[in-house]
Amino acid sequence: MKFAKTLTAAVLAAGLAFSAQAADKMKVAMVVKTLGNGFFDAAHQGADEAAKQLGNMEIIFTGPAKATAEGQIELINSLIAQKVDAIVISANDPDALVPATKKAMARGIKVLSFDSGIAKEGRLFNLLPSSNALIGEKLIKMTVEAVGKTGEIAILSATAQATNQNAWIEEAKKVLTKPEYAGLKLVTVVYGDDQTDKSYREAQGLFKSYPNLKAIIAPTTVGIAAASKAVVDGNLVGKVFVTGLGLPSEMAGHVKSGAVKSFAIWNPIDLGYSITYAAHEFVTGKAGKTISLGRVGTATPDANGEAPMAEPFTYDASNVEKFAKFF
Ligand code: RAM
Repeated sequence: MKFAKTLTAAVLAAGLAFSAQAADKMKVAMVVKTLGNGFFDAAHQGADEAAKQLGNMEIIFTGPAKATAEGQIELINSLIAQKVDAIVISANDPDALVPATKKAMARGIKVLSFDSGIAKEGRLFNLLPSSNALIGEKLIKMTVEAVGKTGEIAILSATAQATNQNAWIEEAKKVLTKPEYAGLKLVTVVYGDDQTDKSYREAQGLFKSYPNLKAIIAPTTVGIAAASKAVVDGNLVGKVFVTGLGLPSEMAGHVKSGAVKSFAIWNPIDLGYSITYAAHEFVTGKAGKTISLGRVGTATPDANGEAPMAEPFTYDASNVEKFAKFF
């Protein structure tokens, strides 16, 4: 009997120790625009890397099936109920998420955005992948490299409310107003909602509506891959060029086929790592005027509470294969 009692006490004590340890683990939720997107899978990989380095951290990786604000709001509410320590989010809408993330912050949850930001009042910090202006310039520069300075061009974006794509498109449009680009005519902006099939159909719609189209700029990894496939399937290689932001692993074949001359992106693994590291800095009270991003460096938020991570990197036939094994 005495043995049994001691054993029970020991088991109980072990159980308590275990749950105390589990409770101590910092829970960081990464809410992405949508599941099944290779870009966010790479960001997840970076989050896991940061968690491993920092120790005692659990990553909850989640996102809606479709890139909607409603889907993300539902997830945020459930994460509030789970009492996570931090939420890092790539927002499907800058404003629609604010009431939900404000509620989270009122409960002590540190909310940060990355990739696609939440409006200032709805988060503590927004990590931009790069400067919006640099990305806008890059998109036009790559277009000119592919088709020259004259002709019809179109943009195939992600969702109509996406903070990041809208900011980049705005910057690209600013660049197009320069006299040297007067010959480039932006005929339309269409939205594939970061769904492969919808993006593919939108690209086909562009070929039909604009028979003289020379280039599609897709500032989304889902859109650029789908548009490139539509160009290949439609036997339009050499007639319509695709450029934008893509993953080397998904784009190597399209560079080879000739549908794409060059595209750009930053390192999505580093982005996921950096925002997870930043979340840790906020939860532990270490974030100040500068925020450590671990092995990636530091971020110094501007008046809007935002900071860029890195410059976009350009890929073409000379280097795409080399990077395809990473992301
Ligand atoms: C898609 C998403 C993401 C964006 C990349 C470039 O994967 O829309 O938000 O940053 O493209």
